[in-house]
This record gives sequence, structure tokens and C-alpha cells, in this order.
Amino acid sequence: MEQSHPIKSAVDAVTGDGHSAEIPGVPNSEPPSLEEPTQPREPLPPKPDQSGPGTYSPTGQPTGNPQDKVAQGGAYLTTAQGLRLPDTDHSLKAGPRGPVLLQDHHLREKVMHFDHERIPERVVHARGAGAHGLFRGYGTASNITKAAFLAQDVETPVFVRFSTVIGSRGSMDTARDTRGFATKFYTSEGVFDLVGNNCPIFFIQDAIKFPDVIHAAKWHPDREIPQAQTAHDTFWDFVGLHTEGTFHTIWNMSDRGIPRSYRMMEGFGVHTFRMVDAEGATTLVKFHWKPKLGVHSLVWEEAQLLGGVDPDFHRRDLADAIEAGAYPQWELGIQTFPDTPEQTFEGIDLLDSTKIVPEELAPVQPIGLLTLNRNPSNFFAETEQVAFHVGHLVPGIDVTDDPLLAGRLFSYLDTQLTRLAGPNFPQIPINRPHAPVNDMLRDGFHQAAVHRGVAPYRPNSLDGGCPFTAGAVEGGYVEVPMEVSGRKVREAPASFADHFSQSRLFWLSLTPVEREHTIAAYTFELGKCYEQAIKERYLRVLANIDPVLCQQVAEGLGLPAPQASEPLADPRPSPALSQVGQTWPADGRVIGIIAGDGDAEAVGVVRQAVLDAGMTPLVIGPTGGMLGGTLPVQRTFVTARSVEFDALLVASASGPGKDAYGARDAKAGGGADAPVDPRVLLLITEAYRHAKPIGGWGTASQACAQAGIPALAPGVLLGDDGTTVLQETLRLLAAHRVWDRFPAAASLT
Ligand code: HDE
Repeated sequence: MEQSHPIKSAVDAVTGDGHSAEIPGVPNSEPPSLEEPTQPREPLPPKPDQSGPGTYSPTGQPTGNPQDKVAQGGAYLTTAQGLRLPDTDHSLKAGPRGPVLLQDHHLREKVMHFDHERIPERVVHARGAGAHGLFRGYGTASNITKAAFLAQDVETPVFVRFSTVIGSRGSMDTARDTRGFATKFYTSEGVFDLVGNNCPIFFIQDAIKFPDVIHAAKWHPDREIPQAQTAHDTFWDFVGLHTEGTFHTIWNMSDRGIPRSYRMMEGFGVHTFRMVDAEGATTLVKFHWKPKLGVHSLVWEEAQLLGGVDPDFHRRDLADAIEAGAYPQWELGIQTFPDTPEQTFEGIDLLDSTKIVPEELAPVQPIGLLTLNRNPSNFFAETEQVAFHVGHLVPGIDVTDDPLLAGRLFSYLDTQLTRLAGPNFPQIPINRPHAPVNDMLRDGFHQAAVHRGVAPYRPNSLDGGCPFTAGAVEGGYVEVPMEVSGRKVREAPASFADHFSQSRLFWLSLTPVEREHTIAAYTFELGKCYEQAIKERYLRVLANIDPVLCQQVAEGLGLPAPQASEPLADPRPSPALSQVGQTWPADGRVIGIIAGDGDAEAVGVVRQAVLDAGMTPLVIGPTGGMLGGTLPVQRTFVTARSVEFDALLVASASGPGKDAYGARDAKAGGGADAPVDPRVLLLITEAYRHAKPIGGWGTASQACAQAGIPALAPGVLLGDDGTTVLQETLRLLAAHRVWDRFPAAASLT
């Protein structure tokens, strides 16, 4: 197959409203005919960016069996027993109008299986999206850890699952929520799972409160509403009464709570872990994932609109980017701290998961690179059945006594026993280690391994004495021998009582526009509460973060602002906590181009330039089909909404036919005042309000004027030709948004 630009080939494969018309490089992928197929043919293999996980046997051996990848074979429909079937549309009956016969095995098997297709969703993190990839160690951590996968240039296959926490499996992607960022490393020494979030702290300090915080954050039990959001009484009741959650809450109320894309989020291991070198020396570490594309967010109105317009926005964004060859990348980094008996750093308790160590105090040192480059072949088999666990460790990485981590070490194994129906879930293909498995665990539901030998115990004198145990020298996992002593108590250490100083540190580190968004988010969420006492109590919490924050939220709620009950801390701001003020690569961004029939030629050139810049152009036309008979339309005025695009280009009517706005006919000489299609005006107005770069050429200025956009507004680029305007637009995208526009844009409705 001829080599082409990866993004281009994927975009070319999309017609109409995003339905794939061709799958490049895959046999049997001719466009579907209108007629029912008459020739038997083999099932489709995975697409080039997909590949099944099941190339390892339940005992970790490579199988080399292609059937493990596709699960289905042969051209004819069969039962689960491989029996070919002549009909799957009619039950076996005593005559065409007679009763259905119980002997119809195919009917019973088909309905029985369907009845059991669903498994319980995860109790938290139910909605997610996954991808395969590769991790390459830099070797920079090898001075403090013996973990083999972190050694220089060692490549390890990985599977990553991103998720929202609160909503059900079918909930919207863009809810204001924490995001899960769980990574399974299939290392040569066994599976290592880094089960993190896109937030460096957590709501609670002790796992015993986890059921409580989740009961409070999820829907109300009487009506099971609201879905996938914290804007309701029980959540604010909980965080008002358990003020250790203040930092996590302000993090979620800031723009961090609504990421633009999974590809543009940081990830954090949250707890402090312990690294161990070959001599047994230990170092405390915190894990960070740093996205190559930078950290970017939606604005709240976009997030809300997307909940209806495209509830799968993040899932789609991840899969499309990988399919297009715009592989997302993150650097894994660590902050390191001496492993002292106090387990504190610069006065910060390293066992308190509601605290960060600012990056300015302990810089994040890169130790490896993650690249996501393959989509799952089957969502259920991989993304749904993957089972992460913080206790899946490898030699060189150990846990600490963080009480939140201790509870997690129990919970993940426990929950999977029910969710995946039995104890053999490590044998599900996506969970299989790539290292050899010799475990003496036997039988149980869904046992897929055919174990040999007669003596699954050790030592034994029948099966050659195997399996043998391994000490540290043979690669065995030996826990760090830590001293443990103390009275048995149900108490937290005194340092856990500081609930506000780091929320204030976070607030002071935000830029004015980020603060404005945070105030708006608190005002929205508390405004959705019914109980006055809950709002008033939370204002007292805000007073302990910052008087301006408290005052402005109180104003929005129409309530008096209380005074702080504790002295305000005076922390040094941490610029690393702000998302504004830098520039980043804008690979894989989506550029909408509004165009009419008369624009085909000029837009074709601009579209190509967008592709060449590594981004995805989507042409928006008045109707589906081809613009000017040559340029495919991917979105129409009916199907497009501004929230899908990172920047908007408005073409001019340069040739014969209706112009981009669906109003004027350039050939017929329609006047500049002719009304522009209201759907186009909505696209432009929203893009403007959401501070997205807008470019236009020629007559586009009239559309902008009718949309009420002030002349010379920041980030609105009107020029004579598309190519120049595009260059400027792409330059603006490097800062993600036109930040200057927010105060001005507030007046536009
Ligand atoms: Fe989890 N968490 N968690 N969590 N968590 C689960 O495990 C739990 C916590 C995180 O994509 C569950 O398999 C407890 C912190 C992610 O499959 C469950 C506590 C962090 C995922 C569970 C926490 C996380 C989960 C539900 C408090 C960030 C999704 C389904 C002590 C460091 C993994 C499952 C995936 C999922 C328990 C707190 C991350 C119930 C008890 C802190 C990314 O076992």
C-alpha cells in the first residue's frame, strides 16, 4: 500500500458524519454494497491500529496462535460448539404458525448468551476508554530502583485505561470529575500496575472513608439522579463535613476537572511509593505522567454542550487520534525524597494523600516514555475486562504505609472477584502477564489453563520438586524489611489535620482567568444544592482558602460571606499548577472549516495545509456530499457544533455557487447584508465565546460581524487568503485558547 500521511489517510476514510467508508490496509474492506452479501467470507481481521491482547497463554507463554487474536474463524455461522447453522432468524416451530419447540438448542443458546452479556460495571470508574502502547525506560531511575522495565531502552508493552469516577458506564465523558489514568505494564518480571488519577491528591486520607465519599458523590439513592456529577447536596454535604477533601475539590472545580482530552491530562500515582535498588537502598517517590501535548481543558459550557452533542467526546478523541497516527505520548517522571523515619519532605507528610509536594521543591525527573499506538479490537474483552491492582508490583518498587493505599491494596482484588465472576480473572487475555506464570493456584470458575502435574504444593517430591522459590538474586519479590511498631489505635497523625494550606497554595498558583473559572464552578455546583445549610457550611470552607474566592461565590449564591475560622497560610505559589502561559505542540487538534460550494478550490488548499501540520481538518458544508463536486463534506450545518473543533476557519465565497454561510450566491451578487444562516452564526458565536481561534478570509468578515464579534477582537484573524490566516490560527493554538478573550467574551450571548 502506498505510504500516506497518517492523519490524512484516516481523515480520507471519514465521510459524511464520521462513518468509516474504508479501512486502509485491511482485506475485505471494500465499501459495503447496498445488496445483502451472497458469498461466504472470513470474519474481518483487526484494523491496522488494533490488535488483540491474547497472544499469551494463561501461563504466560506466547501462543503464536492467530485464533487468540481474532476469536472467530471460518466463513459460516455456527453455534458455540462449532456446528454450522442453516438459519438464525426463525425459531424451530411445529408449523409456521405453531408453538416454538423447547428442543431448539440454537434459540436457547443464543438467548441465554444474550441474557448474560452484561457484567456488573465498576463500582467507581465505570466509564472508560483504553489503548495499547509501549513504554521505553530512559534508565534514569536505575540508580534508585532495580525494576527491569525502567532500565535504559527496555521496551515494555502496556495497556492504559482512562476513566471518569462517578458516572455509570453510559454516562457522558465530559462530566466535571476526576479522571482515572491506570497503566498496566506487561514487564519481563511480571505485571506492574500504576493505578493513578489525573489529580495528585485524593478526597480522603484513610480508605475506610472510601465507601462514604463515593456514596455521597454518586447519585441520590432514592431516584438515582443526578448522573455523573457532583453538583448535588450529598457531595457538598460530605466535603463540607470532611474538610480533608478541600484540595481535591478545588482541583476539580478548577479547569482540571474538565480536560480537553485524555491525551492532554497529567497522571499521578498520588501515594508515595518506595523504590529499592539492587543493594536494598530505598528512596521514596511520587509518580507523575506528563503529556507531550501539555495540559488543557474544556470550558464549562463546552463540557455541558458536549454531554448532549457528543457524550463520547473523549473516547472518540483518543481512538481517532491513534487511528490517525497522532500517537499520544507521556513522559513518566518521579519526584524523589530521602526515605527518612519521619517520611516527610520540607514539612510535608508523604503519607498524607491529600498533600502534594510542589514541583518547585522536588522537580519531576523523567524516567521513561509512554506511547499509545494501538486501539483495542474489542471494547468488552479489553477495556471492560482489564483488571488493575495497586498491589501488582515488581522488584524495585514497594508500597508505603499511606493508610489510603493500604485499603486499596485490599479493594481491587476484592472487587474484581465479583465483577469478573471468579478468581481466575488474571487469565483473561488482557490481564495475562507476559512473564511465565507458575502459581499453584488451581480450578475455580472460568479456569482456562490445563495444568499438568499432580502436586500443586511445595515442596513436593512428585513433580520434580517444582516450582522453586526465588530470592532477590533470582528476581524474586522481597518486601523491604521495614520496622513496624506502635499502639493499636483508630487515629490519624497530627499532620493530617491541616486541610486548607495546600488548597490555598493551589488557588494562589492559578492565573486570573483560571480563578474566574473556579469561582464559576463553585457557584454552579453549590447553586444546584437545595439545602441552604450545605451552601452556608461550604462557604465557611472557602473562607479558609481565600477571602476573594469566598466573597465571589457567596455573591453568586446570594449569601453573606463568612470569615475564615483558621489563620490563612502564606504559601509560595507553584507555577507548575497553572495550565496557562506556555505553548505546546498542537498535534491532532481538530480544525473546522465552514465552506460553501464556491469555496472548494481554496478550501482544498487550506485543508491540505492543516493535514500537513499534523491536525485534522473537518469541512463543514450546508449539506452532505461533495463541495464543488471535489471536496468531501464531513460535517453539515445540521450535524456540526462548535464544541467539536479547537479552531474555526470561515471560508470566503470565492467562486460560483452558494457561499459558506448558505445565504448569498456570489455569482448572483448577493449583498453583504444578506442574512447568514443562523447555524453558522451559532458556530462562530460559540467558538468566540469559548475563546477559540477564529480565522476567515474575504467575505468571512461579514459573517463575523453578523455574529456580533467586535472588529479586532483578540484571536479573530481576518485576512485576504486562507493560507496566511491558517498559519496565524495554528500559531494561536499552541497556547490552546485565546485567553485574553474571556472578560470581553462574557458580554456575548
Ligand atoms: Fe480506586 N478503585 N480506590 N483510586 N481506582 C477502583 O477497582 C479504591 C483511589 C483508581 O480503569 C475499583 O477495579 C479505594 C485513588 C482508578 O479499571 C475499586 C480507594 C486512586 C480506577 C477501587 C480508591 C484510584 C480505580 C473499582 C480509597 C488514584 C479504575 C473497580 C482508598 C491514585 C481502574 C476496580 C480501571 C478503581 C477502590 C482511591 C484510582 C473499588 C478503596 C487514590 C484509575 O477497587
